[in-house]
Amino acid sequence: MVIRDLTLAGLNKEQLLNLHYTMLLMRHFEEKAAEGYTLGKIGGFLHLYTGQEAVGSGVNLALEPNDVVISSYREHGHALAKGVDPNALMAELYGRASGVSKGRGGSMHIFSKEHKLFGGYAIVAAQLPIACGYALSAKLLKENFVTVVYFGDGAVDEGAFHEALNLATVWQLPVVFVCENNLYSMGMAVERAWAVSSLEPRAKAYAMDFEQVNGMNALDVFQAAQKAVKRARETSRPTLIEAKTYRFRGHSMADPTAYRSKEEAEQWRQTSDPIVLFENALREAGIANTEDFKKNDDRALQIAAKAVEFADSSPLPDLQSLTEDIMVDPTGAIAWRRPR
Ligand SMILES: Cc1ncc(C[n+]2csc(CCOP(=O)(O)OP(=O)(O)O)c2C)c(N)n1
Ligand SMILES: [Mg+2]
Repeated sequence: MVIRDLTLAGLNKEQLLNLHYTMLLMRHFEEKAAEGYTLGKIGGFLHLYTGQEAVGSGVNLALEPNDVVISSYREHGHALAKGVDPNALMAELYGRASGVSKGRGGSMHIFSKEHKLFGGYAIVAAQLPIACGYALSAKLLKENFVTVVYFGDGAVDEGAFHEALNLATVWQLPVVFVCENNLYSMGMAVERAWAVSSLEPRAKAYAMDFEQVNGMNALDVFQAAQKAVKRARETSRPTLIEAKTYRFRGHSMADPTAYRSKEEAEQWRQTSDPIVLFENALREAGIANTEDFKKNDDRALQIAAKAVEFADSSPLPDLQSLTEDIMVDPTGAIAWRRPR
């Protein structure tokens, strides 16, 4: 009997099924978060990652635990891929004391020092120059970590994007810029906002390596990220990746999506769901079957449901803690008084 170890993109069955699970965890987590928002359990804004799962999970598979990830307000998926505990993540969305940021950050400001997931930024493009700072620190301190920064197509139109790309090349920084081009910046279609249809000319303008990938194909994303991460780690050079994707839901839960047709969104869901595409690829390659997929689906759903239970049964932050963690006070010069 010939025993073959089937692989795809150099990944074995276990790794491929882990990738599948990560995407499903993102999907179920976000759907549970949507429910929590609708029930009024989650306040503020809530931007879901549904539809874009192949990007965060594919990129993350190319990373080492010590690598830095920094992102926008659409960062729950990136946090889950980086290993942040779904319970603590959901509790943060619920504003509970057991949240990753003790309930003070909420959906847009997820942060975990332990996992080197350094935000969650609500200001469009703010995370790009900060990523350059992390990458510069790696270079100066001779630490071998790579910094990955995720941002949307809308961030490209901010000055900070251009400043960051320029500095990354001038200083030869080990950073990977991942633009998740989901075709919209709130209600602004990218074709109405960009003078060009690809990010390649922008990369060229800053003498940077560039790759455009199908952001609905987790393996294409993984392979592009693998090359970029290797380039950063071994030669300290930056890369710009443009992942073409689509968000299945509105910009945030408060968005009625009047700027695009229902048919358009339905078409993407029907033909380009990254999880379905990945399952088809694994099935066609004879690597995994419906039973394997169901096991992952059940497990991801259970973890997401447990996260809701955990969040919902966790206490709100204590009023007495209101003035804690507001400022770093290394000298002890600032005397904070607790509210009476
Ligand atoms: C500097 C700044 N300008 C405007 C906003 C308001 N705003 C919030 S999200 C957003 C759209 C950004 O779209 P994109 O970068 O494509 O990311 P996506 O939401 O599609 O993931 C805008 C304009 C903001 N938060 N910060
Ligand atoms: Mg966008």
